[in-house]
Amino acid sequence: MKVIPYLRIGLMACASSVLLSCASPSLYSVTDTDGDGRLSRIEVEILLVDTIFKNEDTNRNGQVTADEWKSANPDDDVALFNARDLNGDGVVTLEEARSHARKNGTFDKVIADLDDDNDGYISDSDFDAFMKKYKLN
Ligand SMILES: [Ca+2]
Ligand SMILES: [Ca+2]
Ligand SMILES: [Ca+2]
Repeated sequence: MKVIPYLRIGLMACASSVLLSCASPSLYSVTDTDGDGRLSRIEVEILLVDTIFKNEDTNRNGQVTADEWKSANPDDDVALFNARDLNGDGVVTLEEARSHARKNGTFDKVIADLDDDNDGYISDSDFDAFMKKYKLN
């Protein structure tokens, strides 16, 4: 079973002009469960959403409050937080963050950019092409 370093995905997210703010990525690893050395676009989307969510959820209780969100995104309009709070209860859960990103295609451009050979999966060679393109290696 192959493990793809989460850090590389964080680096790529930072390099993309689509993502304006860049949380310093922790060195998590993700497991490529079927061992073919690639991640589907949906898996990558979930990783990006989760990384950003974990960065915003400073007290690690699985919910991002308006205050937590504001300290992570001081320059952004609170309307962006409210748009993520799909059930309007004042906090954003991971599920809400994922649904919002999916619905709005937040990471579509990043992921399309990552998928260098355009086969719907992010493989090691896609990673390498991306790193070269943005001179990250
Ligand atoms: Ca929290
Ligand atoms: Ca909510
Ligand atoms: Ca690919």
